[in-house]
Amino acid sequence: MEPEPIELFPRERKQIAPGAVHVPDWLDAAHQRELLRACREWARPPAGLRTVRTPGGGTMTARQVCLGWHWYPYAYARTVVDGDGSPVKPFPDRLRELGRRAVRDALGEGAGQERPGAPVSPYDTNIAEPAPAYDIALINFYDADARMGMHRDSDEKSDAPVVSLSLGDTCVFRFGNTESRGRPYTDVELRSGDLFVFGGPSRLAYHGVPKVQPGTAPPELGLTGRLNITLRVSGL
Ligand SMILES: O=C(O)CCC(=O)C(=O)O
Repeated sequence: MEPEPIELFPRERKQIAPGAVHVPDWLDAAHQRELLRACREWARPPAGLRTVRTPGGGTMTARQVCLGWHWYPYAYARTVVDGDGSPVKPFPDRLRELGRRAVRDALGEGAGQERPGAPVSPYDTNIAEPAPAYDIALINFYDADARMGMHRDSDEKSDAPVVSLSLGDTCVFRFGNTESRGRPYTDVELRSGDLFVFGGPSRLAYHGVPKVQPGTAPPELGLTGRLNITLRVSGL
């Protein structure tokens, strides 16, 4: 077996903007393999991997499958209204738990639990809502030429942080500001197993994937291309 490449310097977790944190290597190799296996199951029809068409007549280059709620431009439904019409696949408990752990590890205990407008009391420890109940997964598959334009995740009614996991090829993830698709933005290299969480003041920041670097997936994962698993709370 080839030895694992050793980083000259370990990649550090980094706050990219207030409420937006990159945690390198959050998923170990076994968890990546397990998630990939599950994604392959979820991608099967009915309600499987599909090409997303935009209202202007274009198509997204990243193909997608949804769990829990079906996202289509620009709303949610319980069936694949822009595809085979099947009911969306259920949202698995293990992804709900993964979402909670991701937020806790990236943003700290209690993050994403505040009741909007609730008074902050040093005495009442029950003031926080329960941890965010993730109920949407969008799984995006990128081949070598796929990309995703700058957009905001704004079709949800909840302001709980968005959790993003990467498997396979490395990509350039562009994380911008809440005002426009343009600068200022930060380009972050997301590799297989990396976690990116954005909430709070960054929850509605524009973001996108301008580039995937083909052939950079860990060989032992057995994936050609890139998978992104985005977890959100619908509030619906
Ligand atoms: O692939 C990614 O890392 C980003 C995905 C994304 O922005 C989305 O699904 O809204």
